[in-house]
Amino acid sequence: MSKKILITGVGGQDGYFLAKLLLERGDTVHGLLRGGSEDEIGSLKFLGEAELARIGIHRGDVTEKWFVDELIQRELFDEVFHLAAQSSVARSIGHPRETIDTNVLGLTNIATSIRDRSPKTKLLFTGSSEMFGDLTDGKQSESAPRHPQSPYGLTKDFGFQLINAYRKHYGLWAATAILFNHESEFRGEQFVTKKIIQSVARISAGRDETLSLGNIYAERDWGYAGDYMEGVLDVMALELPDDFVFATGQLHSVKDFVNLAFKHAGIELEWSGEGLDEIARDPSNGKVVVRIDEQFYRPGDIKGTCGDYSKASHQLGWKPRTTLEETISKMIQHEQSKEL
Ligand code: F7E
Repeated sequence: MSKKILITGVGGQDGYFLAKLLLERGDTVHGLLRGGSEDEIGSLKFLGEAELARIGIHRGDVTEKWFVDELIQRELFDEVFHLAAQSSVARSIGHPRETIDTNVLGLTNIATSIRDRSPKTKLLFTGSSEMFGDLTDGKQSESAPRHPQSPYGLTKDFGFQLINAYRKHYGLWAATAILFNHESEFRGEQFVTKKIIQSVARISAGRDETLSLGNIYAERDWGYAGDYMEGVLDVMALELPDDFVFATGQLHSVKDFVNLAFKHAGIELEWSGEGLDEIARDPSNGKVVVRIDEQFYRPGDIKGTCGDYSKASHQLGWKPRTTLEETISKMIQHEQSKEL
């Protein structure tokens, strides 16, 4: 049966994939976008015209309780996917207040409106591996110790706990999908993978450019956003709410990602130097194409995160399908099509 769905933060990378999957399933999709003019629709611009026309766009801010109350009460959605967030860890360090407003108040408003005005609505919150902080012992499953290190991570830990409390105390169908890093061609430019890919596309198109990065020895578990949104749909389909980790279980450093991305463009980097003086050259012309810049280092950066998705695998039959090389290939192709 067709469902009436709301995706908050529908203009982001994940909103694109989720909206596409739900439309394919024949659901009635509503999307919430923050303010902006009518033509500001973020990643939704990559949907086909016919698909886009099927999404009911609402404009408003999740931090405004009256707005959220009115929307939830009027539309009585079957399901709400709460994606809206200030999602940059780096930005959260400089702008903690903005991050807390959007992420903490936003989720609280949505969950409370559902509790008070539409309690049959299912609520899925997209959590983050940032709530775990650094890897301590083995891979991080749903029950791993949580030691968030950034304001962003703290807000995601808050969200995880709020969802649990509303589920337990008010009987809401509320679940958290704990997402490890997930990338795609629609990734925002503030994230390291997109920054690297954009630079690789420009350098391989013959532009004179050096990619400046911070800590290239930070390690992440990078998956493909499209795969993770399929998992998120599987969680929402459950009769009883529960929390699930979505990850690949593979750890790569930023430097590995840089090497793979340049290799995909036919450039086998040659590295030399150490610390802030480390550089990488394109051996075909001797040009420095990667250097280190202190301004991109973060206080409290997480050294490494790596997820254990065995619960999702056993209970949902989910597993990541796209390899990191395939993700890189999709991202580079998308960038190159823009370069033409
Ligand atoms: O950084 C290092 C940086 O900004 C990855 C979000 O989706 O995943 C994401 O958060 C790593 C960090 O993502 C640069 O220090 C080096 O160690 O791409 P990122 P993130 O902070 O891991 C989690 C799970 C989320 O939930 C978040 O919403 O790369 N790094 N040099 C750099 N990072 C950036 N952005 N820029 C650099 O120049």
